[in-house]
Amino acid sequence: MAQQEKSLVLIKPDGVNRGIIGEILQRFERKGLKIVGLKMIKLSDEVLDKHYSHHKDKPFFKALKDFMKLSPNIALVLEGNHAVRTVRKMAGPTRGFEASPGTIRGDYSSSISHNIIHASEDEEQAKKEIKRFFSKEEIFSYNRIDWEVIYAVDERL
Ligand code: 3AN
Repeated sequence: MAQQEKSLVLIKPDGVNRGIIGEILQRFERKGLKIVGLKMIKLSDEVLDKHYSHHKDKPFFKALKDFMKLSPNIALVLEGNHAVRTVRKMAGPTRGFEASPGTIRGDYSSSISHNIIHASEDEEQAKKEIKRFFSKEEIFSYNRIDWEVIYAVDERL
């Protein structure tokens, strides 16, 4: 049975400054994921403290926050069957230099912290993160006209 999910992605300041916002969006669109939320956003200390709370005692925490504040980020919500897992796989592992070619980090990053995108880790995190970055009114519900060819009959809800 198909499982429709939403995932939260941030295109970080390295992705924004390197002029690859369009390329990243295109990868997700080509995969068949539906963009249901999209905006440019400046991240505050308050939001970053929450978003990276699992790293708050790490030596790189301040540098990570400074990097995330270097420029606006692009925040997006992607929807599709198994979207959380799919987007994580497309992102690749944290360390760009270890990420496989074909993944976003594997193709665009050679760094640990400057790794182009954030992608929700699991469904529970995705729900929290979507609420952190988007209001209800900023998430859209619509039919993509190619839905019927992206998914088989039994995969459509
Ligand atoms: P991921 O984004 O792959 O889920 P997390 O949640 O462990 O990885 O880390 C969040 C972010 O913190 C990473 N995307 C990366 O930018 C940064 N980060 C993680 N580990 C390190 C590290 N050892 N040194 C510097 N930055 C790091």
